[in-house]
Amino acid sequence: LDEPLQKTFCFPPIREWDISQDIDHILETQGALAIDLGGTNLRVAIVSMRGKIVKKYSQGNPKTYEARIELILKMCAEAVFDAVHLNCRILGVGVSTGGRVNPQEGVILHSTKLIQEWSSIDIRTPISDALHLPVWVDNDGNCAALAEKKFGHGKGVENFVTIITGTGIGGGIIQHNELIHGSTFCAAELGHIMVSLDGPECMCGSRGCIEAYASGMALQKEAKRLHDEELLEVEGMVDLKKAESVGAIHLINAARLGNSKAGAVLRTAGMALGVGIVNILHVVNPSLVILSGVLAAHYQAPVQQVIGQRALTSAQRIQVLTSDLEEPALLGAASMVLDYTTRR
Ligand code: ADP
Ligand code: BMX
Ligand code: MG
Ligand code: CA
Ligand code: ZN
Repeated sequence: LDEPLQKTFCFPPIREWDISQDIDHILETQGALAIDLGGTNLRVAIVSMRGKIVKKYSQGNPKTYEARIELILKMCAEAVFDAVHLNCRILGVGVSTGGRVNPQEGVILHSTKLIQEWSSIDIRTPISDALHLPVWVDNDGNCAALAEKKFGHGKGVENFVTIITGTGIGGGIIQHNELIHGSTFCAAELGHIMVSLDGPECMCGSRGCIEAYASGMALQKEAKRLHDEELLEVEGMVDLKKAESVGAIHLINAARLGNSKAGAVLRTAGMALGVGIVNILHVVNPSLVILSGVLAAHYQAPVQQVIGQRALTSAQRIQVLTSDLEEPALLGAASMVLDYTTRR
């Protein structure tokens, strides 16, 4: 309209749209619910489109199917309620879980003893029925890889692998910018790469797996063993008799303070993980390996050293990085929602 006409009809002046501001607004006010089910913990979070964890809820992962589903739905209901108050529109739910997952069906096919009563489970239906939202599901290691690709060191990297250490060891492989799931959704179960013919028993039923050497649970087992033999405590450590439970962190502290037995356990763990990673390099030849989870920082140097000693020359030019993401599995669960719901 020309100016005199605009004045006559009292039209508001035409505003020039600031598109960047609108996008900013959407990125802040839309998001996903993310769920992560591990060997120890059950976490739920509200995650913004930018990959910011707006609010997080943590509980122990219950031991039975019934209690677990009940708690998941309760935590999700609380998060949805909070999201309304935080003015964040939830576009869907992403589930990251231990076990072999068929993402097309939203079904957990099989789990090791790390998560009991968690085989042949349709996780999509109860969540979508209760919340009336679309639900995506994948294995936790695979989710961690998706998170690195969207928000972390994996951004723009065509071929990379991630290893996430928690109670167990999870893995994810990005090949030509896509996750590998395999023929029966068992690809990238990197925790079960075996590095010895015998070796310690693993929760999967086998032995000598890198999870049985280097996971949080494996280190806790060794820490407890040393503690029982009164070999863990060294001068300068907090009194462990008062500590509720001895864990991986105590082993690391003891080693730092000069406990040679604790040091030896950690060296074996680092060596096993390193050899496992060399095997991965020789199968998929990624350009980058990203370590994440509570123990990642402790493993970076030993892994790099083993690669230097044991990898083929052509696989030596590999970068090993520690993740800078707060919660890769949760963020990856959210990324499934954010990627699919905004796909044109
Ligand atoms: P999950 O996904 O398997 O439920 P998390 O990723 O939350 O578990 O990690 C829990 C594991 O990490 C436990 O085995 C615990 O002993 C170990 N852990 C927790 N905090 C620390 C820490 N600060 N340092 C080392 N290990 C830790
Ligand atoms: C186990 C296995 C993996 C999982 C990994 C890490 C089950 C239930 N879990 O190897 O699928 O990726 O643990 O899990 O079969 P977390 O518990 O350490 O997070
Ligand atoms: Mg986990
Ligand atoms: Ca995996
Ligand atoms: Zn195993």
